[in-house]
Amino acid sequence: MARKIIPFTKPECPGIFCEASTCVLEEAARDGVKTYVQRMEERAIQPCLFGQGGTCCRNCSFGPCMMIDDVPESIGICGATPATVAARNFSRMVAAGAAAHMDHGRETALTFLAAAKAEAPFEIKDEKKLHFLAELYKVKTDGRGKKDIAIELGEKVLAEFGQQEGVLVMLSRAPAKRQELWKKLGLLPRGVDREVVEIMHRTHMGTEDQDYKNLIFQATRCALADGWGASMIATELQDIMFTTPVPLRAVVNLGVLSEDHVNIVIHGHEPQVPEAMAIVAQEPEIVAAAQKVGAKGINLAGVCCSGNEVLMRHGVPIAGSFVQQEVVLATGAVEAMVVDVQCIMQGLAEVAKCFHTELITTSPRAQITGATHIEFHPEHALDAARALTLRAIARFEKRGTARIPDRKMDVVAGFSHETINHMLGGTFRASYRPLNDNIINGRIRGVGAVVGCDSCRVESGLVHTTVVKELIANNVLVLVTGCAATACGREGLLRPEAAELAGHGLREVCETVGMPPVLHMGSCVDNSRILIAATEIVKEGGLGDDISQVPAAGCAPEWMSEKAISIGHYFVASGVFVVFGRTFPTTGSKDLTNFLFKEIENLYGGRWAVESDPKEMARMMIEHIEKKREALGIQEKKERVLFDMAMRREL
Ligand code: MSK
Repeated sequence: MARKIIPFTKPECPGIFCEASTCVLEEAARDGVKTYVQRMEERAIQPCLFGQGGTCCRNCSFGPCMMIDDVPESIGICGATPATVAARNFSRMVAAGAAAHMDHGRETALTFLAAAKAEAPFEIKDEKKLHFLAELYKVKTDGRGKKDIAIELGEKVLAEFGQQEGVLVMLSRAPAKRQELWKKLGLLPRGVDREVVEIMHRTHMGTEDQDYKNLIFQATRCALADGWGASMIATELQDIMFTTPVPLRAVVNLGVLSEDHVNIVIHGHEPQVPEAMAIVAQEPEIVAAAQKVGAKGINLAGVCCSGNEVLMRHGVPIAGSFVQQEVVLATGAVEAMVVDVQCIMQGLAEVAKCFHTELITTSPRAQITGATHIEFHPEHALDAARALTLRAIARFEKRGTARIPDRKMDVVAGFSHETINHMLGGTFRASYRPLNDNIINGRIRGVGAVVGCDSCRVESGLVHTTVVKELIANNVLVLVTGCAATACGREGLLRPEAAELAGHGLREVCETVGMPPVLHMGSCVDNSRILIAATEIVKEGGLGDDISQVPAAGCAPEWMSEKAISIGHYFVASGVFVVFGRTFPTTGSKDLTNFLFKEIENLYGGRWAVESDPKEMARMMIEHIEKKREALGIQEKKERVLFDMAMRREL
């Protein structure tokens, strides 16, 4: 059947960002494949201004009530003000974003428990971390085997999801001063799920909580239950089961797809399926099955954070970021895309139909019309992974002409906060001391976290990399996660050679240690690694006694998901200045925006901001970092000193 030709008009597609993607999209469009590019063109409308600014209330059937700030009669039929409505909507975004991480954390805890009971084919790989967490959760370890310890730990962690009173254990890892502040302000989360439920109740029509500041306090409790609760639980238990990442080399971008292998792309967030697939892809019987159909073997590649999880631990290449997910299929080279949860576009099903690709959903929580659903349960992880892989192999012979762009880039990934300890402190004296000393002496001005999604509403990838380049040129060490990390990887910023783009001081440190100036710290839930790294800096001493005093700032230049709002808010509540790109969901209310962008700093030590221009975003972060240096009395720039060997050893 002839395919409809859809013209490709590059200038009107702001989401076109990298040469490799442009080239695939152009050709695919000629063949009639519809992706987000055509959908954006066809819709040809801007987002609703009321919705974008947070002042559209559709929480009851009187509305939707759309409000304009400063117009006295512009309030809801129930009398709700723009500030209340925007705070409700913001809180619901936090609740939804946090819920995604919480459900991920719960699933991880269940898998961990199954693995501990030998009911799932995963092991306890990081015993050191198991013992560390056991101590934190007051699980006795003396004279007990790892199985016993892991079972009790898993049960205690799992209980926190339904806990009604008390405080989540992971929060005790924060600096003491921060914990005191949270306690004083009544912000300590009591349980994981409880905080989400309470937001949904408080924001329900007519519930008493109609004070925008009080709503934000509950949103804060919920966001903290995400970052210092569920996300941290997910990261740590995943590390125990699948190993704590250490730096390794890998490759990213569409060119990682192989012409002569069966390409299986894993996409989503939870690492259980990808881990099982990574094991199975090496099995001789599976390789033999692939060879039988004329392939050389199995090529596993990742998209989004499922990809980041196995990139960090196994060096599995990343084919693309969030915006690239349809482009990956549009290469025509993918036999199967196996998805789990979060950031999965429904449009994938339509793109897959244009090729021999099978789109396979694996989570009972996330099915897609038009996709094959093969439910994955950790108990049968390897059997399920084998079945998925064999389905992909069966498609190989049906592959038509593939358009795999010759574009891929080397990256170094796997910078857990433990790695930073060893990398800078050495094997025997693992410590954050060298990092703190380099911040104090000014070689490194501070730390910038650049995290989050990529967006088809901006020149995707370019925004991330512009911010990052500005930061490193100004001697700010950058930590990246999620799709921001993939964007930096495509641009070559995750290689030690990128130190050439850094300012003198940062470059000196990077070249001495052999590390990139931009450190890939993992997936979305791994933003919790950044919280711990910030805490380690505080605990090491010399840079204040709270995260809010550290010369550091964060940003999500291309954010798009509700998870990003939850992440941003737990950083703000931890004392960090956070800038979001392009748009912010409360700008329809001056009162609420003023509270989040200014007043909240007096309470939390951190605050929000929004800025579209990436250079200006970097400038705002650098200005904040310098302000923190000044407050610490370390603002003086040190003379540049040429290092001899003895000094390098000392460094
Ligand atoms: S995948 S949440 S688009 S970072 Fe974690 Fe990327 Fe954002 Fe999804």
